[in-house]
Amino acid sequence: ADELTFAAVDLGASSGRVVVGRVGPGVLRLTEAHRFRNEPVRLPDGLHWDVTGLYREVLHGLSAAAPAGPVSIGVDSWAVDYGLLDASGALLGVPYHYRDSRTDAVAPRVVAEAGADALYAANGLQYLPFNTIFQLAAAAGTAQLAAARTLLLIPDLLGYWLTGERGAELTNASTTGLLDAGTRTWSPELAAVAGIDPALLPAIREPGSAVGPLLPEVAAETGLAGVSVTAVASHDTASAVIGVPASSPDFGYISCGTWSLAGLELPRPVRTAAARAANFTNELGIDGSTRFLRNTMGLWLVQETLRAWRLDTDALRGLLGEAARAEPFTALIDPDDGRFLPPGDMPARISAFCRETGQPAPESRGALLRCVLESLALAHRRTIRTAAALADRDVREVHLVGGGARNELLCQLTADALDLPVLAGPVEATAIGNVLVQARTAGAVPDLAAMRALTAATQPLRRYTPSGDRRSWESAAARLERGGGPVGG
Ligand code: LFR
Repeated sequence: ADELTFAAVDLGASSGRVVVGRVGPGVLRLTEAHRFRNEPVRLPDGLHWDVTGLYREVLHGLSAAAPAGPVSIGVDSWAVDYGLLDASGALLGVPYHYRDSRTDAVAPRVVAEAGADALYAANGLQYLPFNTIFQLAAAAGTAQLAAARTLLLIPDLLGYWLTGERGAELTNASTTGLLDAGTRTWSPELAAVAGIDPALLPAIREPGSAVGPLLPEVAAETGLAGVSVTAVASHDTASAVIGVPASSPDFGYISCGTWSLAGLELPRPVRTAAARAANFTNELGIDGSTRFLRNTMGLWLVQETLRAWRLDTDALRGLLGEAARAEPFTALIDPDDGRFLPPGDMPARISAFCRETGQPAPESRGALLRCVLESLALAHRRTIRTAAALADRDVREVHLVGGGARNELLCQLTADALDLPVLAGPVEATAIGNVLVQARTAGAVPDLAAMRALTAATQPLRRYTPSGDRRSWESAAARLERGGGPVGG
């Protein structure tokens, strides 16, 4: 009776979903109303998101969620990417995909001109060639940028289409490179580095604040009369960190989907020279927290491998069995190597990496998957350990949330590599974080600690304890630090 219902729109790089979440005392129940593929589209000018197609699926999903009676809607998605609006509010062009290569040459130039240290001191952001600040620099001189009056990040763009209200949600704004990590406001100096008029950047909104009621035509189309949109932690990773069922402060997290985002939740940013050298980011979380983490290529390596083999995720099960039986540590790759970023033939790139570093190219599908998963586990180890050292924190357990929590082999290898217990789940941590921020605004849950306790009490979690041979993981880690390299070499 004292349960409230919410609709969470969660767009990932490979699929989107609209989830109905019910929240009450001791209750957190999620059901999927609609799931759809998110397939990028290559046009002559580069790689784009099919953003109107995604919006159509969101509307379908909201219609499917309507009978459950949600009191509000929250939208989250991947970070960094944006649409530009003209003076009338019309979308200018098709938003680019962050894996588009047009920033490859621009990003290093911008960093060289602005100075890597100065940039990091201002925005505290890890260097990724696709950060919004570099995408905008690459757009310099285009008719679209000249006509643009408002920049909206993807969840804010969808929020605008749903409500007619414009704004910039804080957690996602913190991924652009245009936000001052100290003051949490847009920086005119960083806008100048991007070459844009700061007036393009709309007012910041805090997670939990109101976006606005649905436009009448949207309410009519979806059957959601009287329902409003609430700003959630609209960066999917920020929502996922809220969905981490941690009970003690000594936890590390790995949000493992297309990317593996591994790191710590901290009370303030760490912007030391060492943090910059290790390419750690200070993205913002709710309630003044900092997400001190680093991006690793994640399950993208597996997804692109399956795409090259023309297999779907159902086929993965059998292949994971083969990977589990494959010989350990025959070849290791550095998942962060820039060559793995764009779409394309992933198995060929992996084999090339192995050969170039004097390792045998994997001889079977199982062996190749084993190589990828061991390499990811080692990247998880490196990232969590480095985060702890840089922030001077102890990490006693690691939460692995997101789709990767389904991958038993990856979870076990991660526990083995880290020599720490890994608590896997929930798979839908992002949708949970989205729902719970709405629930807090509606008064159904008091604070972040209560959100995490509710998640821990209600969601299926699985504990992995380290079981591997310590010495072989130590030498594998050393090998990867040397850039791959043959066993014993
Ligand atoms: C994960 C994620 C990462 C971000 C990347 C690109 O989905 O949001 O946090 O670095 O996608 O936007």
